[in-house]
Amino acid sequence: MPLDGVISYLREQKLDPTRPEVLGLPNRSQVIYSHPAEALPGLMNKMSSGDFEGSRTILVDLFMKGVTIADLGDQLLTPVLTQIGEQWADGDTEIYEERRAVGVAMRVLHELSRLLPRPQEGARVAVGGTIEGDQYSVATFLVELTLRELGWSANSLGSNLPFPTMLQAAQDVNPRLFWLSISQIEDIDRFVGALNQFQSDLAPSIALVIGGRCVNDDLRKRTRFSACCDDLQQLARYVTSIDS
Ligand code: B12
Repeated sequence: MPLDGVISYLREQKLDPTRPEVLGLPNRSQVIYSHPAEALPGLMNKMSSGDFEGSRTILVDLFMKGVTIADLGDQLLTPVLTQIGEQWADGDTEIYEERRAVGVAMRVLHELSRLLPRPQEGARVAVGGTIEGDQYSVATFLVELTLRELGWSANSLGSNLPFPTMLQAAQDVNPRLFWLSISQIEDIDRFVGALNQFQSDLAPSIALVIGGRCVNDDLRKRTRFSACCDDLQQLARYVTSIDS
């Protein structure tokens, strides 16, 4: 059985591998958390000190206990990075420490990506990314992994993408869903115009899903989309509803 199949089986059955290192999983001797909330202070400590191994152990262990990527993102990575951002704003954290924490998050997400099942033939396709001027990379990767965990063939196109190239991607790939993660808007009026144009240029069969730190009530009222989600759990519920 391929690795992703073994991992899915262990997660579903909630079985502890006796020798996790054989599967390339971290050694779990020091792990004590059963729920994301319990792990928050520990993960904050590991990520803010740039401890990749420690962060990986906490996140992969929870994943193996059946915690979803959506919950790891919404309940752990987002609060930890928000806290690090607040400490940076208060002058208590150096810029390099924030960048290092993002690096740790991305490396662990790559590890989790390896453990997710490969999409089945005929799986629904999704692509997405962040808009031009938006360098943020963690949220769009989390969206990809959330969809992949739900059986989609999802690929983040990355960050800082001009609308014309995203439209080209939509035409080339013809996905069922296109997501935008919006964390940085340079000019709100221009953005609203460009997003509405993008939505009307997309084939009607493509659901446009938006989310991110910059999506507020004003933006929601002025823009057109198929769904707007506050977090990854909402996304999971939305795609489950369009799946059925
Ligand atoms: C890391 C970081 C950066 C990094 C990002 C690097 C990278 N490769 O990703 C970089 C270096 C780009 C950066 C730059 C800046 N940053 Co910054 N940054 C952050 C930080 C600490 C974490 C962001 C993050 O990744 N969070 C984790 C993700 C997963 O959380 P999220 O985006 O909220 O996503 C969740 C939901 O929104 C939702 N979601 C998001 N997208 C989508 C999409 C879909 C489809 C769905 C369904 C859901 C969804 O699901 C996610 C999971 O729950 C935040 C702190 C914070 N509060 O967010 C500051 C923060 C956003 N940054 C801030 C600032 C000030 C800046 C700079 C202006 C600093 C400077 N002086 O240069 C620049 C801006 C430059 C620019 N033009 O973009 C401020 C913004 C303040 C404000 N009022 O706008 C913050 C809030 C820090 C702070 N507390 O002051 N930053």
